Amino acid sequence: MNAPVTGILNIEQIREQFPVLHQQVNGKPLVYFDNAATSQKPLSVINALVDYYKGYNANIHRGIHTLAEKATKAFEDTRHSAKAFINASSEQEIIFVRGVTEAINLVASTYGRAFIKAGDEIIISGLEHHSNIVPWQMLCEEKQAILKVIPVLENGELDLDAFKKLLSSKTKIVSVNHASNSLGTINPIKEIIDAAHDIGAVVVIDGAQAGAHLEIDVQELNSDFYCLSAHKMYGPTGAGILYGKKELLEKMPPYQGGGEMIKEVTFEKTTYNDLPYKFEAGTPNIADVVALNFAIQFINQLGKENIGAYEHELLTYATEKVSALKGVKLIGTAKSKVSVLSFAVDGIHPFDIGQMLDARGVAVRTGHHCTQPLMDHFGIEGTVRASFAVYNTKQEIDSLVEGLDRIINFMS
Ligand code: 7TS
Repeated sequence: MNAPVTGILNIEQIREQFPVLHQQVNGKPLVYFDNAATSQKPLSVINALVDYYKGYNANIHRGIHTLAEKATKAFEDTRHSAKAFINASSEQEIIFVRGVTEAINLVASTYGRAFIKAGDEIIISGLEHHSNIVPWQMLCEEKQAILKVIPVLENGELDLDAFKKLLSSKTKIVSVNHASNSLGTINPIKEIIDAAHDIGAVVVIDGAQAGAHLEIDVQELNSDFYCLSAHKMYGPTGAGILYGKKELLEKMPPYQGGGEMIKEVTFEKTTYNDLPYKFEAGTPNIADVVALNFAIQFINQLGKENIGAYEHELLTYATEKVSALKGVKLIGTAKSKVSVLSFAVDGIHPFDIGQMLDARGVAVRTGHHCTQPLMDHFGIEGTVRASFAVYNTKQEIDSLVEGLDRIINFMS
């Protein structure tokens, strides 16, 4: 495929680093537009996994032999890169988890269990993924706390006036996403964090849809917790980052008990390890954490600003073309969006569109995208979602548009 050189990014060269893109699906060149679910992986990440298992697989932290030391160094190197990636003030604030789902569950079941009491209020938003709803519902049920929801406006932005009215001395936690996976809305999280801090609440940011697209500076944001999944930012599945402010992590009880998270164990009493190890019980996902470093390097080398600018160009192009098609209604038209285009088509079920696009080699996601309350808000069962990454091209968007046009004409 003839991919352009756009701005300072050479998309052709970038595409060469992603072997999975170079295949036919159902007899057509693959067009991968399901990046919000998981992005593809560059060779550097794939090779990091192979190199680890071929060359220095060993358990970390406990060994003094050469392979164990090499594996430990590679694992801790990722912590070092992750700290810089989000500008944390210390590596002790970087906890490796499986992904955003585990990060939020960790906060809810440690900070939440320790500090939430009956009658306290937790605020989430109407834009949240189930993984930023259900852990808080479970906590509220256990503690007789109350879950409040920031309403969503017609264009898919949060109603910030309503949010500020929800805040009170009862609010203890505010947990919202940086960007919505279903609509792409980028939330004004600095404003949300500042308002929540004014009344003494702690803020959790779900950064699943931000990691590959938006600058993240946890110190500037003054975020208390920030969660990332490696697999949505060109990294492997099964690895993620929970950032937490050190003073909060210090006073939280551990998440899981076991090896690595302890200082000393007797049958009478166990003392816990220092941060971050207090929250990393058991053998971690060494290979995937090691490979995450290469994903971070991939993003850093391209530059988030360049990635964001190019993806914005793709989103603008796709928005224009898709919204011009017969019967298409865009769902989510916020002023500020990551590269997610959600839409419905009059009289055609999203699932049918997804299947017919797949027959043309175009991979999109259809359904509720794990945001059922948001779909209910719009009175729909689901959407068709095309989400773009830095290796996508305008020609690929043309394939999507051509496919949609044919499907719409065929079905109507
Ligand atoms: N939060 C948001 C905003 C997400 O988009 C997702 C995954 C999660 C949390 C959960 O992340 P995980 O890595 O722990 O699974 N979103 C999607 C999606 O949009 N389609 O598939 C997964």
